[in-house]
Amino acid sequence: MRLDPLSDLSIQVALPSSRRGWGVGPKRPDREESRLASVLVIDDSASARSEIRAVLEGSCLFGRILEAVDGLAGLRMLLAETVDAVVCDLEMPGLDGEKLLRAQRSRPDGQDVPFFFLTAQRDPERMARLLRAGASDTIQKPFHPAELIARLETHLRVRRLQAELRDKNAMLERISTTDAVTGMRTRRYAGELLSIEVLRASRYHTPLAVAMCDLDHFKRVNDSFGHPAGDAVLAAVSDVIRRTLRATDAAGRYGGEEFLLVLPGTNIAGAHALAERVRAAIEETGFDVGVEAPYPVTVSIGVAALGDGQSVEALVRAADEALYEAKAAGRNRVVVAGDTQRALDSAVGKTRPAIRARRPR
Ligand code: GH3
Ligand code: MG
Ligand code: MG
Ligand code: MG
Repeated sequence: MRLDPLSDLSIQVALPSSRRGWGVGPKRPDREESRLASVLVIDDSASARSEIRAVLEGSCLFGRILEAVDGLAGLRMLLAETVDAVVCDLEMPGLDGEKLLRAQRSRPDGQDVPFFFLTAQRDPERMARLLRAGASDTIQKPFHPAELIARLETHLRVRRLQAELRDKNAMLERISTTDAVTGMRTRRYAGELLSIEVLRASRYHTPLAVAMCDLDHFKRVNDSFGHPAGDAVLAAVSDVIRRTLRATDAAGRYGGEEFLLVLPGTNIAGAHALAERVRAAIEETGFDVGVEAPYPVTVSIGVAALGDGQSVEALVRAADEALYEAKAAGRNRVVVAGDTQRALDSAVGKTRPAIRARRPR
C-alpha cells in the first residue's frame, strides 16, 4: 500500500497481519504498545527491504513500518516523522548509513532514535566507529530474524524505560518546585530564582524589586472556618496574585500565608504600583470559606528594590522589614523599604506621600 502525500519517499505503512512472532522475546508487546511503535527501514535494495519488513511484521513489535529507498530519502523521512527505531543499511548510494546517522545525531531532536545497522561489512573498526557515532547496534547480514528481533526488543525496552525515567524526573521536578496547596512555586525555587535575578541585575545594571506579602489575620480564617477552608483561601489568593502579575514576574509561597514576588526589570515605583494592584485585587475578592457570604481577606506587602552591591538576603530582609512596618501601621497596605522609600521621596520631591495610608480594619 502506498500513501500518496509521501509516495516520493517510498513509504509503505503496514499493520502486522499476523501475530506469529519469532518466539524470542520474554513477552509479546501488548496491542497498545504495538500500535504506537513505528520503525523506519532504510535500504537501497528492494529485496532487502521486503525481507526485513517480513521479519518485522512477524515480530508484532511495530504497528507502523516505514520504508525509505536510500539515505537521503531516509533523512527526509526522519525530518518529517517520529519513529521509534531505524533499521538501516550501511552501504547506499549518495548518503550512506554512517553519514545519515551523523546527520541525524547532529539535529537537536535527533539524538535518541535507536539506529540499527544491518550490514555485510565485517570490519570491526568500522563497526566500532558506528557505535561511537551513536548507533545502537550493528547486525551482520545475512541476519537471523530471531537475533534482529531480540536486539530490537532490548533497545525498545531501554528506550521505553528512559522515557519513563524522563517523565518521572519531570514530575519530581514539578513536585519539588511547586507547592501542593497553592500551585505556587516553592520557597526554594523562588529563592533560587531570586539569586539568579540578583546576579543578572547586578551584571547588566537592570532594576530588580521584590515584594513580600503576608495575609492579614489569617489565623482567624482557620479558627473560624477550619484549616481546609484556610487552604482553599490560600489557593484562591494565589490565583489572584498570579492573575495580577506580569509574565516576567514570579511568585513563590514563602511561608504559611506569605508570598514572595520577584519582579525583574522593575524599579521601586513600578514594584510599589504592582504591589498596590495585588493588594487591591485581594481586597476586592470575596473568598469562599464554605459559608454563604464571601469572606474578605486582606494582605500587607513590603516592597524593596535591589541596591548597589546588595545581597539577596539583605534585599529580602528589607522587604520583610517593610512588611513588618505595614503590619504595624494597621495592615492592608503597601510599604516601601526604608532606604528606597527615602530615594522615592526625594525623586518625587516629597510632593505626595508614596504610600497611601489606609485605615486599619
Ligand atoms: P498577621 O496579620 O499578623 O499576619 O496575622 P496572622 O494571623 O496572619 O499571622 P500569624 O503568623 O499569627 O498566623 C499565620 C497563620 O497562617 C497561622 C496558620 O494558622 C495559618 N497558616 C499557615 N500556613 C497555613 C496553611 O498551609 N494552611 C492553612 N489553612 N493555614 C495556614
Ligand atoms: Mg546497500
Ligand atoms: Mg505570616
Ligand atoms: Mg499573616
